[in-house]
Amino acid sequence: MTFDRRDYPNDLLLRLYRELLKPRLIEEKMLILLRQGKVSKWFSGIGQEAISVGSTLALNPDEYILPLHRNLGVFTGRGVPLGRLFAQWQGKATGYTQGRDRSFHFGTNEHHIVGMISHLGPQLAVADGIALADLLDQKPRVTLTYSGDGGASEGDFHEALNVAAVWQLPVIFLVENNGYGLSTPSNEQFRFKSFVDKGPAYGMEAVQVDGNNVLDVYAKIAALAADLRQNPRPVLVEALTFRMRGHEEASGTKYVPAELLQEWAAKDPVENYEQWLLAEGILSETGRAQVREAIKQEIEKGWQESEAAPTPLTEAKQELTDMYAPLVKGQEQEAVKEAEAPTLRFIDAIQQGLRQSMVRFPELVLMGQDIAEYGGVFKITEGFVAEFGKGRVRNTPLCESAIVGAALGLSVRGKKAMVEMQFADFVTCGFNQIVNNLAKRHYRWGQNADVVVRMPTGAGTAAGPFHSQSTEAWFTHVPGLKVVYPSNPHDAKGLLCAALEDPNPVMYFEHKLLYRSLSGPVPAAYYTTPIGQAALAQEGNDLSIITYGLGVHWALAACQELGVQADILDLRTLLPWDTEAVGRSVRKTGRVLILHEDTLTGGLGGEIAAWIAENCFSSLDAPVRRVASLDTAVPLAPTLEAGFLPQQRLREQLRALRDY
Ligand SMILES: Cc1ncc(C[n+]2csc(CCOP(=O)(O)OP(=O)(O)O)c2C)c(N)n1
Repeated sequence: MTFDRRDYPNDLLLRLYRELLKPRLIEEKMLILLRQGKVSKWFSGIGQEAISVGSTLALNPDEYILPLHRNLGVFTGRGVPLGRLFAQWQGKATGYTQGRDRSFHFGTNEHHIVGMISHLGPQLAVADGIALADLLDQKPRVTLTYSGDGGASEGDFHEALNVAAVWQLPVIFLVENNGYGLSTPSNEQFRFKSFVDKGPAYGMEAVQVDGNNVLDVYAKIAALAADLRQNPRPVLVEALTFRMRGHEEASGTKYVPAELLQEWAAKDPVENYEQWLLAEGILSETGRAQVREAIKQEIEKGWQESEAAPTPLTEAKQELTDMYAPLVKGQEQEAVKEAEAPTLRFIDAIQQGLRQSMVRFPELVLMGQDIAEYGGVFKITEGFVAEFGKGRVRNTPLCESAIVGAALGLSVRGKKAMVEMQFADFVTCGFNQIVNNLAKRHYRWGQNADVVVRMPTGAGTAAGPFHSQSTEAWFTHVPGLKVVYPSNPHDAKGLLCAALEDPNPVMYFEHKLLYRSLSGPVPAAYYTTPIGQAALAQEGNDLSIITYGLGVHWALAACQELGVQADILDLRTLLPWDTEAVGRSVRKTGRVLILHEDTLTGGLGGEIAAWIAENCFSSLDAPVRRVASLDTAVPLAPTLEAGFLPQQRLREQLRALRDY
């Protein structure tokens, strides 16, 4: 191997050496500990250190890096204290996730590192969001994110690169091409020859670096970073390298031809660089021994620290509390009392809440398909571009996953984001980002996801199986999310403002049938409707109907038609739902019907019924009934759709419950 020192001073060359050696020596220690049974699992980066180290040192300390499972050199290169790093690996209370997540699955804003989730690809779009924040704030910074050659087969890779290209985001996408994804060789992973062929297809440059040559990596990344800070745009970098050990230690390397291992062993990034430094007289034998000794001592000290660190103790209350970021003080305001609140349509109330929140939070960014000049398919953001500019009101390519990921990236830089799904049905394409990345982030390492996902939902418009679904129950099962579902214009505005204030990810469902069919009083001033509180839409003593969304209106109509005096409890928030209000009403009436538009099996009604059985059994005068849509897909023809929806069954069940 040849090394070109360019005009680099010895100090820099030696710093690169120390940083290159450190992850290698840590790994050698880990392999010993593994054999001693003191470490349970290990993903080795041996042979690939030059990539992490060269690229990390090429960036400024306030520029974010999003590493993967073989990027130990990023953490050490950024000066993450070894005691805490090892404690993290050992699941200790002093680790970055306090024992809640494994190995490199954490971030530290202090070191400008956002760690991976197991799914690999999702973090690429998070890098887009961080870079977008920098671009909007006119900060000349780059963001660096890694992918393996295997992980690059994920759709997330395509989406993230495409968004970065379209928005000209200063992101360096660094693909570590080590020839294998677990046991699968590259020729079973993709057909193209090289990742540099892919860049131009996205409209971005692509360059190749020798991933085993720390000076090549450092020089090329430093030059790119300097250029990207001045001329923001994404670049794809392919670093050629090889994974010298098994995918993780237990899986071995039997499937790798021996010659290949030999060939790459000769290109060892640490040994070759060390030999070159010695040959050039930049490093002496004594210097070499001193550096090794100093690192070994640092490692030993870190290991002792982590050994002494306490194991986490489980405390249910703390665990539950930590799923969510705390609310900002003074957030939960009551609705402003206005003698004559103007009457607004449901859709206009949403628009007003969104507009007032844009004024209140200059850091709020809106993203969605066709939401800019076109105003969104339902016209909720009509006129917003003129008012707030295209920077904050962004048309997105058709890629829900990348946009939700980018929204999370904005949070990392302290911004807020609202993502509009064109229809609630399309949230499936962003599902992984929502349930794994947004929802679990605060619990894992304290980074909140200040994101609201707005979704036009529901049936009744003869729009068929993919524009009519009720998707809320998928999310009420996910700790870390909040789910709100207003039934009237007042709450539509108040809950949207509350959701946008809330530092946690909030799924906001808006029934499209109500958009233009329902009007009601909406105070003109900014206000929030507290998340987690139900409201009585009607009071009565015959029985309780617990419902939300369009169900509130079905219940009101059915009760009037049948002359039933019911408590109609509008849940408004589905996660966390208001157990107190449910209990209060059930204890008062002793008869309960739970109604929702969502299909029956696995719907929220089952959860509420179970809670009532556990907590209000002695108050019940009749079995709890659930009324919901049929357990089918949502059919297109209005006749079929009417059979699918629960209105008819509601009337039958209501009579039966009243007469029980
Ligand atoms: C979505 C998803 N599918 C499968 C896996 C299991 N898995 C973890 S790493 C890996 C191989 C990744 O290969 P590559 O991206 O080339 O990175 P390398 O491990 O070679 O560094 C696989 C299949 C996963 N973590 N996530």
